[in-house]
Amino acid sequence: MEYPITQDAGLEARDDRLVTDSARTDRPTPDVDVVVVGAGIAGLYLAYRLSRAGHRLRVFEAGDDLGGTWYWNRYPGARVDVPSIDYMYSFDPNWQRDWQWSEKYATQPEILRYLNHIADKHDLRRHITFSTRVRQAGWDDGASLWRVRTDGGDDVSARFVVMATGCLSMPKQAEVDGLESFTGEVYFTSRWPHDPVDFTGKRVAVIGTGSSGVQSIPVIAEEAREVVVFQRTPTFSIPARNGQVSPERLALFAANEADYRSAARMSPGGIPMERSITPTFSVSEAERQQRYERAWGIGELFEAINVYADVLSNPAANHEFAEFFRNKIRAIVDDPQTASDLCPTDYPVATKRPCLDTNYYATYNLPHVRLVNVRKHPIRQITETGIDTAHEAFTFDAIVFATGFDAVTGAITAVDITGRDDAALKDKWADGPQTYLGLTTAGFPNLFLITGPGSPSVLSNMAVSIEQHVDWVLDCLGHLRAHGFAAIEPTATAEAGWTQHVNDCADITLFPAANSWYMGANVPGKPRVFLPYPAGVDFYRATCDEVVARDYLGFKLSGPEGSMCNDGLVRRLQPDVEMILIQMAAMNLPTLDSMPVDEARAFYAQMSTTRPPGPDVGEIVDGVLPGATGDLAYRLYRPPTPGPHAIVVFFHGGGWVVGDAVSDDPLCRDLCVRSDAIVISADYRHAPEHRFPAAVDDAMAAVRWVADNAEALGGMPGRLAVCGWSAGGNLAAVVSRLTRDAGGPHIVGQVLLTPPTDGDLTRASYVENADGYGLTTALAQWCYDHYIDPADRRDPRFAPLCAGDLSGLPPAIVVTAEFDPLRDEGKAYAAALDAASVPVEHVRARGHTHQSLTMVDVALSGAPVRARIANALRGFFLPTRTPETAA
Ligand code: N01
Repeated sequence: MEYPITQDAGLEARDDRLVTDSARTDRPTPDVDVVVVGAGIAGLYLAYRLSRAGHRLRVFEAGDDLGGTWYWNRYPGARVDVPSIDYMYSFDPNWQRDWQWSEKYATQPEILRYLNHIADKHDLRRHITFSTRVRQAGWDDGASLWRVRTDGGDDVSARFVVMATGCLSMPKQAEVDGLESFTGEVYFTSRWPHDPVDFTGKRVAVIGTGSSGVQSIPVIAEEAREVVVFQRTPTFSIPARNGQVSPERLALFAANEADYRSAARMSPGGIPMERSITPTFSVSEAERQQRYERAWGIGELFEAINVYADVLSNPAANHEFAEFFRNKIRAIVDDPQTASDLCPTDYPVATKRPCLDTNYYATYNLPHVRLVNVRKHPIRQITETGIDTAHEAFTFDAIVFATGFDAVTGAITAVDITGRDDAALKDKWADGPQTYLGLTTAGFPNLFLITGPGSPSVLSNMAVSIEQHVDWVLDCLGHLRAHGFAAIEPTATAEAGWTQHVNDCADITLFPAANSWYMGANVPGKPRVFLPYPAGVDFYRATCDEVVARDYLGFKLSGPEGSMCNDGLVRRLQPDVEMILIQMAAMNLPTLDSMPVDEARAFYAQMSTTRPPGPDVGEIVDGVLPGATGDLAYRLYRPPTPGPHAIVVFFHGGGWVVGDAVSDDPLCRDLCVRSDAIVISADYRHAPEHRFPAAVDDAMAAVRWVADNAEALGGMPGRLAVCGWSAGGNLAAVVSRLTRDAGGPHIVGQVLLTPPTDGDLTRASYVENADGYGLTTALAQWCYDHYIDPADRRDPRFAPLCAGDLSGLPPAIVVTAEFDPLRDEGKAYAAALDAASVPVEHVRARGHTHQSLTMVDVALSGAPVRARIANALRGFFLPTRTPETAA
C-alpha cells in the first residue's frame, strides 16, 4: 500500500537554508551530531565524510588502534580475498600518487598500513577515541537524541548513532569443554597477538577450516613440528594464484578509473563483472568443464561463483560445479581418506563462503600435517596437555581457534541499544534481524547500520558496500538538515516489506540449504535467518536510490515543525519476476495486440522456444482426439512412476486466440511430475476464426473423450480433474459446471490458474495493473474482443461468475496473482465458490504476474505455488473424492 506524502501543517521544504538543530528548537543541543561506533574501513570513511560535511562527530573504537577487522585478524597468512585494487576506497582518485599495492591479494599488514595511510593523509585520527568500547546507546525520545555510554566513562549525547561495527568482528565462543585447563598456548585467529608468534618446533592444533583456518594452516605448517587440523565441515576453496597486481586490471585503471569504479558499483558483487545469464545446462559438458577450469585458474572468488547463472539456484547445476571442486581436491591430496574427508558433500557449493587459498589442500600431503574429521571423531574435551577426541588423546604445545564469528548481527547486539519506549534492539531481533534496507530499523530513530543485516555486505566487496552506505547516510543527513527535520525512522510497513523481500530473495537460492554463518547457523541459539541481501549490489544500490527519489519512501521524517511520511513498499514484485520484467522491457518486444492474429500466433510460438524445457517426465505421447467439430491435437504427459495414474485434462492459456496443446509444455511437465498424474493438454479451436462458444464445446468434447478412454490412456477411471491457465483456466471452470449440469463425466477437482471469470474491465485490478506486468489491460481486451461479442459476456459459458448456482461444483484451487489485471475476478470467483459451499483453496500469489507462475525454472518463486497446486490435485484424487466412494 502506498500513501501520498503527507506534510503536517506549517511545514515547508527549506532546501534554501541550512538550519542547525539548536537554532530551531528549544530541545537540548547534543554534545555532537554523530557518534560513530568503530574505526574500521567504515568508521574511517564516516569520519572523512562527516567531518568534511561539517558535522560534529566522535568515533569510538574498542581497539588500541584503527583498522577494525584488519587490526584484529593478524593471524599468519591473513589476506584479503578480493583483489587489493578493488578492496580500497574510491573517494581518493589520486591514490596512486602515494600508494601502491604490492600484491594481487594484499596481506593483513599491508591493508592495515593502507588504512593508517588514509587516516594520516586525511587527518582522521583526531576524531577517534581508541581503547574505548561503546557499551550502551539509548534513544531519548523527549530530547530526540541518543545518549551513548562507553566503558571509558564517556557519556555523550548525539543526534545520530552510526554502527560501523563490522560484520565479522564479534568472535564466536570456543564451544569446547576444558579450555581453561590447557597449559599450552591458546590463540584465536580473530584476536591474534601483536607480538610475533613462533611455532617453530611446536605441536599445533588448529580448530576450524573456514577462511581463517584455510589461510593460516599452510603458513603454520611451514614452522610447526606437527599440525593437526580439527575439521567439522570441509570447505570449498580455490587457489588464490596470488602474485603481482594483474596488468589487465591496472590497464583498466589507467584507461579510466572513474569508469572502473562506477562499473564496480553497478556490478553484482562490487567488482566490475558482468552477471552471468547463461544457465549451466544450456551449454555442452565440454564447454562447462572448460569454464570450470578457467574459474579455477583465475583465482578470483566472485568470478568463480558467477561461472553460470544458476549455480546458486539450480541444485543439479550446483552439484556439477561442486563435483568439479571435489575432483580437484581428490587430485591434489595424496591420501584417499584425507581427500575424502576434505570433500564437502552436505551443502551446495558457495552457500557457505568459499575460500581462496595458497597451498591449502597440498599442505595435507606434508608428513607432519594431519586431518581429524570431527564429525567422525568428535572432540570430547580440551585437557591440560592437548585435545581428547572420542578415539584418541592428542598432545599439543598450542591450540589455534579459527572458529569464526557471530556474524553480521553479533557486533550490533553486543551494544545495549534501546530505542523508543526503552525497547531493546536485542529483544526486537530475538527471532532474527528486521531492518529497512539493512540500514535502519523501526523504533530506533536516527540509528544507522553500516552494512547491516538485509544489505549485500558480506556477499559483496565490502569496500564498495561500505562506501555506498556511508554515502547514503551522508545524503540523508544533508536532506534532513536542509528540510528542517531532526529525526528519521523507517515505518513498520516498509521494514516488514524489506524483511520479506530479503527472505524472498534468499528463498529462490540454495543459500538456506547450508548451515552457514550467513544463516546464523554457526552460533548455538541464533535464529536461523538469512542475514545478507543476496540480489546483488547493483539492484540494491538502485533500490536505495529509488527510496530517496520517492521522497524517502518508507521513512518517517520528523522535526520540531512537523513530520512527513511517504509510506509504502519499495519492492513488491518477487525478485526473480522483477528481474524478468526488467529483461523483457529491455528487449522492447512488440505486444501481441499490436499484431495481426497470425503474426501474434507465430510470435507466441517463437517465444516459447526460448524457455527452459521443464522437468523430464516418464513419457510424452502426441495424439488427436475428437473435438466438437473435428480432430484436435493433444499431448499426454505420463509420470515416471508405475501407473495407472489419475488424469488431469489441461487447457492452455493464450486468450482463446494464441497457443496450442504444447504451448504450456514446461508447466504441464511440472504439474505431471509434482502431482504424479497424467496430464493431457487438449487443444481447442481458437478465435477469431472460431468464436465463443467453440472453445467451450471442444473443451467439453475433450473431457468426455478422456473420461471414456481413461483406462486405455493409462489412467484410473473416475480420477479425473481439470486444470487450466488464463483462458484455459476459464475453460476449466466452465467445463466443471457444464459437466455437473450434464450429470457427467465426474470431475473430482478443478485447478484455475489466473482465470478470467467475467472479463469485467472496470475491476480495480485492470486499472492498477493495466501496464507493465506482461498481460496488459489492452491485451486482455484484444483477447475478449476476438473471442466473444460484448452481448454474450454474461453467458456463464464465458463468465462462470455469472452462473446462478455454483453449488455442487468440484472442489477447486483458484490461484490469483497480485500484479494481474485478472486478479480481482479470480478472487471474486473463489469467494463465490466458497459462498456456494464448494471446497475452495484460494492461493494469492504475492508478487507474481499473470504469466510468472507458469515460468518453470525461470521464475523460481512460482515453484511453491505450483507445489500447492500439485498438493491440491493429490487431494482431489484421494479415494474419498472419487465417485464410487462418494456414493
Ligand atoms: O570463520 P568460519 P572464519 N568445533 O565461520 C569451525 C571472512 N574472512 O573466521 O562450519 C569444531 O568461516 C567451523 O565449522 P562449521 C570470510 O567471509 C575472510 O574462517 O561451523 N569446529 C568452521 O570450519 C569468512 O567466511 C578472509 O561446522 C568448529 C570454522 O570453525 C568469514 O570471515 C579471511 C567449532 C569457522 O569458519 C569467517 O571466516 C578470514 C567447534 N566448536 C575470514 N566452531 C579473507 O580471505 C566452529 N568451528 C579475506
